[in-house]
Amino acid sequence: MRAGKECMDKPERSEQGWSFDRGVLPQAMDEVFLWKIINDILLGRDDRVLALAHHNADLDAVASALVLKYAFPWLEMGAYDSISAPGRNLLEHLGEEMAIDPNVKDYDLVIVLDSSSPIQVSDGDLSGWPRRWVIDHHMRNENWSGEVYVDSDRSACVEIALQMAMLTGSKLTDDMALAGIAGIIADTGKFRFADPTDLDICSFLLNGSAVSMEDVLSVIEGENYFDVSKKLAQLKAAKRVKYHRIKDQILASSRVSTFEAAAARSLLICGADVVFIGSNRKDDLRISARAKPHIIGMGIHLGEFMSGIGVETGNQGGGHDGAAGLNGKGNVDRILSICTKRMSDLLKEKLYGPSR
Ligand SMILES: [Mn+2]
Repeated sequence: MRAGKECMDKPERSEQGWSFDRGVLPQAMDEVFLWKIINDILLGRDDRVLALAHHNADLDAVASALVLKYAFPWLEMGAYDSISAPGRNLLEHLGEEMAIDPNVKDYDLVIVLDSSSPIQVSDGDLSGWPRRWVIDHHMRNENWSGEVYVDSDRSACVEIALQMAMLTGSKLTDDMALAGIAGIIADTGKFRFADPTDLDICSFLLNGSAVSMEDVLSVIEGENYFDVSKKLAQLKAAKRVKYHRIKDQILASSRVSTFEAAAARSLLICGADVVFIGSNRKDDLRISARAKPHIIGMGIHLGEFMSGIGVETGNQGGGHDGAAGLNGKGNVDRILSICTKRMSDLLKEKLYGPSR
């Protein structure tokens, strides 16, 4: 034990909950703004309040909804279109349910989570929606109208949800700690891209709860070996891959019908440096883009890049520097080839200098 540092006794079990007062979470970017949202939720105690996660709700989106629900128990959880397999695992482990495609118009207040554009939580038409707040940690953009709480310094949206719980002095339970760490692990690529603050937050959650990293990882990874559709998606992505070499860098694209993110990861592991994976469901189109850290080091920001592709193709794109996406309509192969062409030009410029 380090001298001079107050050490918390790790509780045997902490279902009773423990207070945020016992630890430190980094201060919220804008407490006044967060209080506006909190007050609205508190005033809605007798109303129907919906915490809405994006389509194919990932661990961070599900975790954000869970933490808000634990802090404000009258809040209901929903996801647009679908919930990812890891997201479903987390919900099942915690015995919680999240409605798929809830009718937003039935609610008095909607808190949109982890979504950088309306098309991630709707068909794009927000008319008839009730009052809403958007809480997000992706790159700030103009996709949402009105006031939006975006803290792009936070690696996971659940970190903002935890800050909201902290501000209200809510009790922190083991379930909340587990959800929080799961969301952070997922959005930092299993800590590969974590910053010291993410680790501080996880350390705080581990210290004050009876949750272990093994508990969290087994919930997140438990299904991997038996998820045949994910394994097939990864193999199909490899089978259908198209790739280009630009100097010593490899740019790859492929198509799957589901598990775009897993497929993209597997192509990065195979050797690609930048990957675009497209998928089509009914009329909807989705592109997942991933890049290795040295690509980001060249000054390429995939979120900005995909946002540009969105503008060019009349869709909505955005995201992080190394992980981004695009949602909308159109021909997948056409949009994949636009992504590949634009990225290829960008890489040439970075590797050979601007063309004259
Ligand atoms: Mn997120």
